[in-house]
Amino acid sequence: PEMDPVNTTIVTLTRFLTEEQVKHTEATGDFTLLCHALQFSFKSIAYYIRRATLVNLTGLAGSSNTTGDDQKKLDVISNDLFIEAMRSSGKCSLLVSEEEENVIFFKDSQHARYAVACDPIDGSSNLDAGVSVGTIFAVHKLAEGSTGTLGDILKPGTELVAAGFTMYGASTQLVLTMSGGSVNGFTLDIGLGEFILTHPDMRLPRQRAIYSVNEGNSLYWEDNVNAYFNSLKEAQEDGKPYSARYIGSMVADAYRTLLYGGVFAYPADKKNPKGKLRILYECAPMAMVFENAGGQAVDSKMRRMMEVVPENIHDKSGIFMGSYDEIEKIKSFHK
Ligand code: AHM
Ligand code: MG
Repeated sequence: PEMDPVNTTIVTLTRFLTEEQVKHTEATGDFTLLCHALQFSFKSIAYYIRRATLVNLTGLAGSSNTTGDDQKKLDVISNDLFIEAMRSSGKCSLLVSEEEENVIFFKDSQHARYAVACDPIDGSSNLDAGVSVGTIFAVHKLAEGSTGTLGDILKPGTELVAAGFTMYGASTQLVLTMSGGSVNGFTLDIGLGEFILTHPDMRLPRQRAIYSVNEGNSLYWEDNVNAYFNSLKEAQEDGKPYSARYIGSMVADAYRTLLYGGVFAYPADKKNPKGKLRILYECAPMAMVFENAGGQAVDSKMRRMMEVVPENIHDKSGIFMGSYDEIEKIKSFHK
């Protein structure tokens, strides 16, 4: 039998970034270097997650973060890996992390032009069961002349220069989008140690009968939210109700929604009037990915998620995101 030909023209993330850089004549290469540091942190987090059960990295670290969640050992390690990658890149002026109460200012990175927000491990409750988790990131550019202040990160998603996430699942998937650009998906080839472009120009299906929400919270939902989800359980035009899929890791639920379509929601409710997910490093970057892939993302007041401006770095919001038509349907229940 003939050997499958080896693909010698694969597009690695490095090649992709280099090709993007030459398209932008004003580019200095700083963003490319920042992305190299980002991808290194994803590779190392993926490595430790894969080995967690073997090297005693499961379970709690014995501490809790600013929002009061118990920290897992891997939450702490991933946060440290991410911070160190950003610091050593020299291109990151300041960093907001879910695991850090305050903004971290990298004083030594004097010429850095970027501000980054991240959730090092999203979906940590799934970690010890080996269920998919992820890292979410959002990149802002410092204002002209700024040396890096809080105002450089307390900005709406519309001003993001790049955002995305990495999902640590059966394989490691990186999804990246830049402002005004498309959404591209890369798969980590463990042998090569490289992210390979496997999902160029990702577009969400316009509609799909799948909903993803923690239905255990329905007791606390507002009436219109209950009315909307109940309507999905009735026979639709094709005579069938929607299917429910909820992993409990937003990154994994979002990745499936990107590929298959449907809707993911974490609404604000009577127990959490401001929602659960954080604007800077959970809602806004996901909203950018979904919009650039042809979908929509709104908050619980049906405002465009990308336009919501946080007052504080850990501010939360309700969120509905997914296929264009599915979000239109939610809006119709809020009129
Ligand atoms: P985390 O960042 O502390 O892991 O919390 C965020 C996670 C999301 O990944 C997920 O969508 C949500 O919390 C699940 O919450 P719940 O267990 O209330 O359904
Ligand atoms: Mg999270």
